[in-house]
Amino acid sequence: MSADGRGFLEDKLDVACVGRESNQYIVSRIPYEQTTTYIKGTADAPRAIVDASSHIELFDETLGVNASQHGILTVEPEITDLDSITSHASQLAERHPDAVLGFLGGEHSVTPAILNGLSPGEVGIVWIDAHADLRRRFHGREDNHACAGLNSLEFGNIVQIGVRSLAQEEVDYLDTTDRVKCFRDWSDQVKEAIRGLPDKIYLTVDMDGFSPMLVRAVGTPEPGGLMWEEVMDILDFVIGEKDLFAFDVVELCPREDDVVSSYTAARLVYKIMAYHTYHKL
Ligand SMILES: [Mn+2]
Repeated sequence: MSADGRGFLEDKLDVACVGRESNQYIVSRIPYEQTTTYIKGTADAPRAIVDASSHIELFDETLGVNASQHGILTVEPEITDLDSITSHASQLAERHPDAVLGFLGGEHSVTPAILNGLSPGEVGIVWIDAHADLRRRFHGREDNHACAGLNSLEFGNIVQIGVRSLAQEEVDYLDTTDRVKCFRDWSDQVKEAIRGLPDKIYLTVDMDGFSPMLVRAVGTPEPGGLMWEEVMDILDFVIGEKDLFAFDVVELCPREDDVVSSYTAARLVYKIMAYHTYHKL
């Protein structure tokens, strides 16, 4: 339960589904923002996503499942720096080895910090984003959100989808490595790349991976991008073929005049749970 008394989907849930002894899904609010460079405000995303979640239908209309029946617990750890994120993730992984762990950022630098805490062993990372985040340093920092991909590589190989803005340094780096496969569009070629990852999968979704036609409230919007149905197809494929153990949704920059972006992020989070319920439970 969060400090302001709100949990993901909480307004809608049966009391029996909140904070059950064994929750299948645990959602952590990670409002970390230190290095964003353009539009600020992603620290407010966990609250906006949780607020929007109370308007989501519990039953999934395409899959015919109700993921909330398996228990959703929302937690709000005290986050001061990246180390506090790592130790929170590490405690969660120890206490709830069978739960799917979801993390609501916050900027993209939370991803390597979370992976560091989960210490998942051999893992593959599926990365939805407009940017590759493969810079070695950005604005003087190696923990900048623009470096999150490079910093996540120490935990596993990465397949990226939706990337449509690259620095020369990132293109040069991609030419030298086979550990990151970077794609603009969702295609059979991407499926092959994902099949080549280990079975255990961490999914990270930077909300700017979506087309700005769907999601405009992000820190660094970029024309082009993935449509909702494509992302649903990615979830179906990844969760159906692989073993998703944790995920994050990051870089939403909520605005009061744009509930669509916040609601889309909330719907995405619940869809990840719905695909997991459908394929695995
Ligand atoms: Mn990113």
